[in-house]
Amino acid sequence: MPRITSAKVIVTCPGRNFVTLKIETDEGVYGLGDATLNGRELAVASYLADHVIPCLIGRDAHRIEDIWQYLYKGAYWRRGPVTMSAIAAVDMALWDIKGKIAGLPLYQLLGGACREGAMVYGHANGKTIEETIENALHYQQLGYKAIRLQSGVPGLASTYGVSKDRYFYEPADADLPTENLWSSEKYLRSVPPLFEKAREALGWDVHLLHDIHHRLTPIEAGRLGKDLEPYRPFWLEDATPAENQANFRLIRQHTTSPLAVGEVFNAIWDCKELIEEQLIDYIRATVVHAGGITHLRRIASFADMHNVRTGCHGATDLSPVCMAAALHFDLSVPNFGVQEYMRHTEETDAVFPHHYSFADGMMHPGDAPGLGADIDEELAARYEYKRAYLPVNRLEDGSMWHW
Ligand code: CS2
Ligand code: MG
Repeated sequence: MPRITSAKVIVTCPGRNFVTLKIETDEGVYGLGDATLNGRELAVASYLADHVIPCLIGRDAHRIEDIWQYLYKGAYWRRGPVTMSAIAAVDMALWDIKGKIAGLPLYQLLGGACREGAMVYGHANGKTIEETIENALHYQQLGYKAIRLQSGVPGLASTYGVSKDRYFYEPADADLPTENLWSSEKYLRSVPPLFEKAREALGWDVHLLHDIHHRLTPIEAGRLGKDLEPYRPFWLEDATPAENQANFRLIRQHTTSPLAVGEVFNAIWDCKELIEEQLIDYIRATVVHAGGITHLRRIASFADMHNVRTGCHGATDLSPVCMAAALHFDLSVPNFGVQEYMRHTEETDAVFPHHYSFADGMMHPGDAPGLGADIDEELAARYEYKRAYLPVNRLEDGSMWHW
């Protein structure tokens, strides 16, 4: 059996910071895991290097579940984004090793393909409704079957999801947090016309998504959901902060617009009531932030019992290693919904060569053994870590709000 002989954490910044775990074995096979936590990258790098790696050396790399349980139960201080991203990186790397030794792409080890490809959604955005729709038409021409719409809000200098260069969205934009201003009232007025005009321009054969990004109260989210029902949104994401899972009961009472939540979740406990009470329609938890393939499969199986489908987060701050792992997961789960796909820059793709590909609105992980993603360590070393924070949000009266 393949013994773990060493492991290292590679921090690189090809335009944005990524943290990657590389586990080596005595059979000369290595595995990779994404451990990137946007804005808190070094916390996970240290958790791995200083606290996890010493416990891995000498272990049987095939014992994925046992190592997962060891790192989860053995931590004492359970859960949280740092701990679960570290566990996720180990889990991804061990699945990568198992696939490479078996000579099989990961999805074949997870039960084989349930579908030919994973439907992905692109990110149309713009400062105005017109700009956003023009961008959405471009995504439609590229073959996307699902498109997220994020538009500027009249009266606000900035808002979530509207990027400077339209195609590569990177919210971690400064050495100290940028302060944004927010008004839910101005925002609530701006979304229905966006969807009305989008349906006029794009028609009904394309799924339209929107990310509220945690910024409404439950009753405001209920109102927006109701306002958008005539335009059939595929989902409204992060309608309200989900620490209090009961918030979603209130939204559910007022609208049939489908709800998605979970990109910030790191364990099944974060979404237990949301799923078993069917308060949501899609669970957004990811391989990198929710404990890896092993834990995400548990969440997906639990969700399947309650008519909830998967909709993994896939922003640029999840590395191509995570994207590859997500696509193997997407291909193999029965209750797949959609996969977010925010393309990485060419710089990032050069550091992380991979086998996944896009065609006709869908993505496939490829058939290389394991994850089918790698890291060019020499190139990675040329990009020094550069501290970068996600912005913060304040209401117009100056009080802190959700970003
Ligand atoms: C967003 C992300 O892609 C999404 O749905 O919520 O862009 C999120 O803001 C970033 O991943 C945070 O790092
Ligand atoms: Mg989101």
